[in-house]
Amino acid sequence: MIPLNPEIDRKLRMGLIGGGGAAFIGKVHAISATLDNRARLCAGALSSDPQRAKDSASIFGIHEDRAYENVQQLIESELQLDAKDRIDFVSIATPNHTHAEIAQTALKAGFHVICDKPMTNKVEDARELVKTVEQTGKIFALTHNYTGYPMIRQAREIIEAGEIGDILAIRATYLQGWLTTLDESVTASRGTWKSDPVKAGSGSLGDIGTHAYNLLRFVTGLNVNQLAATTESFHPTRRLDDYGLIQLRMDNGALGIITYSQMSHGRLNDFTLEIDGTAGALTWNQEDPNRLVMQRQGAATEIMHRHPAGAYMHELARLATRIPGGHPEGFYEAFANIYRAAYDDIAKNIANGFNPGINTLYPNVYDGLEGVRLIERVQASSEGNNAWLDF
Ligand code: SOE
Repeated sequence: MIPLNPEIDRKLRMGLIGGGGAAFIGKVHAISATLDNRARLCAGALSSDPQRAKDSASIFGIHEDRAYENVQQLIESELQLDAKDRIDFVSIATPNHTHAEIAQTALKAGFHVICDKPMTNKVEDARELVKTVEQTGKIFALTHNYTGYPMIRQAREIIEAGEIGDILAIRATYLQGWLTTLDESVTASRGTWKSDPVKAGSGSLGDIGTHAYNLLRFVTGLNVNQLAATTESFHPTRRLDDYGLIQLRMDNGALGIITYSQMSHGRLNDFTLEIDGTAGALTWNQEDPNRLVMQRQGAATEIMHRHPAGAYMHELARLATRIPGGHPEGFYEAFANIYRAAYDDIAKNIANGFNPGINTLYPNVYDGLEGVRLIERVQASSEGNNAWLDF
């Protein structure tokens, strides 16, 4: 049984910002945030359109009194409530260009923040956010949700334990196909704003390339020293990148490559991470997330299933599961694992001012800055004809 925020012995109170439009991710936040019964969605500023913000509240079960027309109103009104009713944190599921300002306002008003990726559109804004998190001492989590999968955590533990030796090479391949068309009936659930350079900041690079980068750092524990990248916009009328190749030289000398695409026909959310070490190799795929494959020279291929009772399961992986092996867990549960780890820290912070520092199980503001720096460096390298740049 998962304890209910033992340090504070109550549910956390959530405010959702965004989510009222056609994009699916706001609903994913609402469902994942409450999956373990450790939080309640109490308030929302659900759209930049004030009427839609109010009208969407019933879908999320938010009382009309706490369905606000905009973020400012949400913050001001919640601050006026009794502390025992007021929200503890906000989740930001709005277009990229609005993240920085909303997160700044919420943190300075005393709320913890859970934010969708990429964290900001500009590196300066990401650095400012790091400062504000440090100054306010509030918890900040970024929903790079793929780090929440149990078998990803298993891969991380296997590498940490030295079971595949030193890492030599990393291949992260993230392929989708929905941008082969710009038809809004297809792209609406992903967010039509994603084709607007001002709102999105970058194209598929920020949307999925940053997931690949965050995941490979999380699993290997390595950082990037240098990169060389080429991005393309293959769609005839699209103004932002929809395909890219990013070569990486890691800080231990390993070579990495990220290929990301939203232009590959028929690919849905085909995200594969492969890691070669001196003693073995690992492969994981997001569309078959309950399995992790390990290979060693001359030995039979090992397929590890997500199975909480399996003796081979590392603790970190086991703790990320909810139901017995063979009962598939997926996207919501992994997303909820980011929330669960953030809740552990938020509850401790409320109880005793706990400050998690730079290493957290959930992606934090420092990981967010890394992602925004990746975007900036990749764009610079691509503009410089695939030049190798220090990271
Ligand atoms: C894009 O298609 C998208 O919805 C991303 O925006 C999400 O971050 C990713 O998890 C799934 O794909």
